[in-house]
Amino acid sequence: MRWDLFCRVIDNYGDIGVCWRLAADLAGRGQVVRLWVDDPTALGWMAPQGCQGVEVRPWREHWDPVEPAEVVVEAFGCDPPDPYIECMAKRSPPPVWINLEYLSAEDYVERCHGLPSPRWHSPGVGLVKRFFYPGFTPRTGGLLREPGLLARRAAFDGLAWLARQGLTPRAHERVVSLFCYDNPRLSVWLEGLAERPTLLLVTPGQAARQVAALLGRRPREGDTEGVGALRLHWLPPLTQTEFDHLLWACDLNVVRGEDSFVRAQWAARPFLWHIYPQGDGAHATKLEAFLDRYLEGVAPDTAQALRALWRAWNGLSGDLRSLRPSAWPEPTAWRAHAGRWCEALAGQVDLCTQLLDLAQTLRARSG
Ligand code: TRH
Repeated sequence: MRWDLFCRVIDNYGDIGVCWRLAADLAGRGQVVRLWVDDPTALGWMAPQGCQGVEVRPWREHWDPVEPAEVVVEAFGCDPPDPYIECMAKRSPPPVWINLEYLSAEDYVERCHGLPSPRWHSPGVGLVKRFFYPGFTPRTGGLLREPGLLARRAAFDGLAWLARQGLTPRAHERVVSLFCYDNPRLSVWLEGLAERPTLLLVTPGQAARQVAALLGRRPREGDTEGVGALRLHWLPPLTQTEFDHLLWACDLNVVRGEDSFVRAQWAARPFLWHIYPQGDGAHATKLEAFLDRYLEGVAPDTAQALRALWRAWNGLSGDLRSLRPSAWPEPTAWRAHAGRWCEALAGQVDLCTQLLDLAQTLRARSG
């Protein structure tokens, strides 16, 4: 089928990151995808090679009419342009219209996933938009997991990848990646990290700027420099594929937002999540909801240490001691849990498969 995927870049990279991954996954399954995006800049470094079957189209304020596709996906409720919706309403049968929502571990997701939302106002009165909620349970839309991902990860050689970046971890040096928003807790966390030999791979942008400011350095992408027991490697922007390889090569990954948060789970390595901060504090509920699922059945001391670390990192507790490695979960137990969690998640039907099934079912019903 032909798909029109609409993506509005709010800020950061997650909107385009998720949409690109979905578009590439659909195209990998023989679908024909037009990705309409208002600001495709990030694709220049995230996916410079493009993808067979995905056509990136600029979504400009002035909309030149096009024939709508059979399936229309609006990412994160970005609403396609009115003239496009008017064209949708004229088609018979009308396209399948899906709203791909943000990822959350909260309970409401299971109740809302798949619900229809009839359109009462113009344009498009009578069209039905369907909510599609990603999630962590079988009664949600699942998570993006392209075919072959876990096999590729199993065959991956992290040391060889690090060597290709010019890096050879020293004896007992832990390898940590850092991708975060501005975070006042970073200094305490870094101090703790520097207690023991650590190779810290710093992503460009907010993470690099903060680490450089705290350590009085200037980030030079591709360079490595020593600051006491800490070795800093300033990363260049990586493609999404290389970003996965970074996560697979590290002992601990600090990730943020939505897409890297999911990719850290597929990496089956210990990770620390910097959730996208929301003014009304809604991110706290989202964080706790994920921790409740993530820590189910985990040994109490590991669970308590991980929850304390994640809360302090996200500014949801003043217990800064929990940011120091001495208070972190015991590494072997933490890594074992990361592996078990990834295995359990891999047992679920992936998001793209579910989205395809839903689109085909709805199309058959309306055809
Ligand atoms: O950049 P983010 O903070 O995006 C956020 C979230 O998506 C959040 O849910 C949304 O509300 C907000 O945007 C508007 O974090 P996220 O989701 O991890 O997206 C980052 C993307 O960038 C992800 O696809 C990984 C990719 N990436 C690379 O490909 N190479 C890199 O070097 C880095 C650092 C990231």
